[in-house]
Amino acid sequence: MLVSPTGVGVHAQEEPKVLVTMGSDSDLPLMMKAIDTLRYEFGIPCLVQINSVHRDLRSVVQHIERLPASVQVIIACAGGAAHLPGNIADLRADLPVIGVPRDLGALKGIDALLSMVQMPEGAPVAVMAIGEAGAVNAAIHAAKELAIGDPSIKARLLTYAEKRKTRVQKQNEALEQKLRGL
Ligand code: RP5
Repeated sequence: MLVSPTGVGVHAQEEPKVLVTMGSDSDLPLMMKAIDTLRYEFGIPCLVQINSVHRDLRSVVQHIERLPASVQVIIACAGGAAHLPGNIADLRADLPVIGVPRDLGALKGIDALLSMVQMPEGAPVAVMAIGEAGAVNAAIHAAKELAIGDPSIKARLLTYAEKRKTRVQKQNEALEQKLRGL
């Protein structure tokens, strides 16, 4: 499904630059943080797809081998023994893969983090933090990779950074009142 700043599915006009994929639709609430950061902060259209390497490996291979040529970066989320990003890194030697470990189950994402970060030599995955920070950072990292060849994304990254600075300034302005009230 295509998701862009202009809409979803048939209402999305642009070609996808990023694939946002995940092992299950239970990962979607977490990955909406990445999708919304891509489309609203940076104006980047993405293809959103569920790909399960332990439930339907054959269709993962088909999907990943037949991505639109416009896709330049892949963000892949999984929880548990998270093979998805590493398998995609092997299937697509030509595209960077960013992994988002989901905080899930008994090990709360440590399992997914280690599965992604300990990829053997030759199939690299750029692994983000576990959970929501990781999902947002995956979108920012993807934008930085695209910005190498796209000045408009570079400009939006700088605007995003300015918004973060403004937040600190506002917190400092509110500090005196807060301290007086303690
Ligand atoms: C992984 O298994 C998915 O990425 C998800 O994080 C986890 C659990 O999936 P469901 O059982 O919720 O479908 O493949």
